[in-house]
Amino acid sequence: MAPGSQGSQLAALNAWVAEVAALTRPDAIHWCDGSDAENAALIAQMQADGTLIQLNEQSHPNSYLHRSHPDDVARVEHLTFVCTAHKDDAGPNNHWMAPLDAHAKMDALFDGCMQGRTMYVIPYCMGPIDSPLSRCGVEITDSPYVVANMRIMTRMGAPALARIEREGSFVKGLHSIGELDPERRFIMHFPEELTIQSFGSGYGGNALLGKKCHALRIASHQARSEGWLAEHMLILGIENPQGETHYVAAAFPSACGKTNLAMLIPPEGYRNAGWKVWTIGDDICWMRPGSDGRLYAINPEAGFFGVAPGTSAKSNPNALASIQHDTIFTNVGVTADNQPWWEGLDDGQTAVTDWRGNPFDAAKGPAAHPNSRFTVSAKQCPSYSAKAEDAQGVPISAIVFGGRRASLVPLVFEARDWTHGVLVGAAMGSETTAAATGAVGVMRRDPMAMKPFCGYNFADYFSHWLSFDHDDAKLPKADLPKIFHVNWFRKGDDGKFLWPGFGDNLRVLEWMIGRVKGEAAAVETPIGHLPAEGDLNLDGVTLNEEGRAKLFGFDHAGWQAEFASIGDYLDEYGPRMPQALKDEQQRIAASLA
Ligand code: OXD
Ligand code: MN
Repeated sequence: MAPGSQGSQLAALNAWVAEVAALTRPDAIHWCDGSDAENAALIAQMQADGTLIQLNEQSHPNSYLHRSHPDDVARVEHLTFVCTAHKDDAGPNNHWMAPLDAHAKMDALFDGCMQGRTMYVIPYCMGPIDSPLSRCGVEITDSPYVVANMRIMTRMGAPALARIEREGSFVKGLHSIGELDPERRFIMHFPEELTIQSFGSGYGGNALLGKKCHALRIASHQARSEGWLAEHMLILGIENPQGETHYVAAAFPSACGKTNLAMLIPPEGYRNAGWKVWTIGDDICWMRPGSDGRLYAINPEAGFFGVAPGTSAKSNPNALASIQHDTIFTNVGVTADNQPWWEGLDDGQTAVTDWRGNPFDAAKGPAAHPNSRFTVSAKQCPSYSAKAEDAQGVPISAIVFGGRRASLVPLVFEARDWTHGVLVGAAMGSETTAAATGAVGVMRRDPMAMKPFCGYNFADYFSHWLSFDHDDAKLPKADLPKIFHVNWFRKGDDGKFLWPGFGDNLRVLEWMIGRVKGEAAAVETPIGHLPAEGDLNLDGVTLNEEGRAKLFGFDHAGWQAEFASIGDYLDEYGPRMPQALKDEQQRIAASLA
């Protein structure tokens, strides 16, 4: 039943729901309250119609497998649009369509699309329900699978509806799986109307509208006008043996190890000495300056939508422990005794059925789709921090940018100051992964890992980032985090990774915190401050000569070419690109010359 009465703050919501129902013509309308009973009924219904398959009840209680349409397994960047009144406001980094044209196209697709289906109305809150940094939305969908995932990924149901009633404002998201036809699939964003419309896909990033569509594309646009940042970043806390915790936010492109870093287990020596790592979030970070001038961050999500392949007791024991129960698996394989399975699980078993439901034959392809996922509540993660529920957020000491770079880029370097750090983020490059459709392994610029997610012109986005370093007497003096760049993916001549990664990445984080505290040493180079090999604790790590040279070295000629290419990239944005960023690029290019 629709809540609220005429004239209440919910009138706008009720009017919108009625308008959508008139367009899509569902058989029934269900307002989601987020209760256990509601979830149980939906799960039972999806089991009955084959949308969900129950997994082994002994090994994985309350866990289910969903097999998506084989043409609907990843985000579709070429079908994702930002529809601002002026094309330049969306920028060269987005596909653009005029709002009137986009609305006409979407209205035609949504016309009658829910006949024979139930329309679910999902009120949700991104972020702790009582946090001033949080924002609410309502997703209307005809997919019960979306409802079950949104229940895990957001604070969904009655408390969110109460907050919407109090605040009277929310992001409107309309979603239908349509016919799951790639020819009739569009993900449209109308940031000026706080509206999202998604048709023709049931896949996570295209269909769980709270995640990429709201918490990144719409929120980044909102954040710009309200003075905060919505970023594609994990957040973790590093507690040293003295009991002092520093929080770090890190941006890596999709499927580049954000979940693994967020849930890092310290190497044995560090564990014995008393180091601990706490998980706040693995994908999205909303940050705003606090009254003390520091940046405070929340994770707007309540769950993890993690990439399954490669997740193992060695690579990410915390993730593996989290997904032993009450988890939805999408597009993984299954073993003979009905347990979820994927490449890299390394548990001595193998799948008998692949992600499409066919008998598994390794010669024909992997058991699990490379972008197969688990959806699980963050509360199930052993390293989940109590601070993740803190309404004020956590103060950020360091921001880290990084990508997959087989060559050139050393293990870690520190930006000289905020402006240089913004350039380091803007110049980020990475090889593409299976998280989006298209070729895998192609190097592209992915500024701040936001290429697929920034809801406005990157040139304006960089200006917004630069504006945080201000000297404005009316505002608290900015006490900004230090900015670093890392590359866990540097390869040797034999094509193998040179850095062990995973838990050993804590060694790099320790150096960063040392820099923040003014305690760790570094060598100055034109691209920033690099640790000398001896500045990192490498006790227990064996590197060969090539590894030491490439991880800690600085390739002058290579960086000269890289800076020329960065200059060309910034020029693609024309006169809107902030001069301060171009000056910074030219200053470094000149010092490399
Ligand atoms: C994700 C992505 O799902 O970045 O987090 O694709
Ligand atoms: Mn992501």
